[in-house]
Amino acid sequence: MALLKHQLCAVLLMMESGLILSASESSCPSYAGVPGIPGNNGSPGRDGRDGFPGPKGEKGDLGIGAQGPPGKIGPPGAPGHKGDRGSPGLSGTDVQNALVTQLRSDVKHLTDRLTVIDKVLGFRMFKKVGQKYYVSDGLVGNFETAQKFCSDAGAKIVLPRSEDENKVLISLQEALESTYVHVGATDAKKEGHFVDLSDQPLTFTNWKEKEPNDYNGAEDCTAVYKTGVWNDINCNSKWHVVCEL
Ligand SMILES: [Ca+2]
Ligand SMILES: [Ca+2]
Repeated sequence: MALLKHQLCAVLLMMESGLILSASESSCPSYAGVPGIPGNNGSPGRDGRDGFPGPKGEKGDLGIGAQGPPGKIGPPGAPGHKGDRGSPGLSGTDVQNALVTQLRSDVKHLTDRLTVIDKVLGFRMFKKVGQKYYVSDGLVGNFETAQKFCSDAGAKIVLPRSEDENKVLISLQEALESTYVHVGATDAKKEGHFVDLSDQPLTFTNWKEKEPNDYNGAEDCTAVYKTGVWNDINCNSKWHVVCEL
């Protein structure tokens, strides 16, 4: 009997049209159907809940604040002590005398400068260095001649007192086409001890290498070579004469 029921139900299931009987409505046992087509993916799920707070961070470095504004000006100090009494003022006559003295001094200075410039203009060549003038007429002679020539002109034999003055002398020598120029330095009084013509120590020298050498024991005067180096020479040798004013 049971076998017959199963066969009947199989027939019923194979029937395609019209009559549909559900397993529940019939007394037939149910059978697995043909697998359907897989469905589409579902919508994304909802966002998850917020996580728990993380652990506390490390303590920050010490901050540096900006400089504050300057404070207010302090209260004024107490007044100072009364000053000493001033010297009595000059009388009208004193003021005039002081003015006259100043004017006389100014006039003398200007007159002296004019006198020098007047002398300078009397020479064929001159060069200015600081407040001095180096002058020459192109004369050639021994030391004695040079000394007299300069003295007669109200001047002295040239003697450079600095590197600058030595350079200016070189430039004048070039203009004179001179090999040597006498300068006012001598060791006539004490061998090897050169002084100026007022017996004062020299403040500047520019001796050539191995000079002064007192060659042949007969060199007590001094001359500057055209390159600017100094040499002790025989006072009787004849070289260009340059004076200073
Ligand atoms: Ca000498
Ligand atoms: Ca020499």
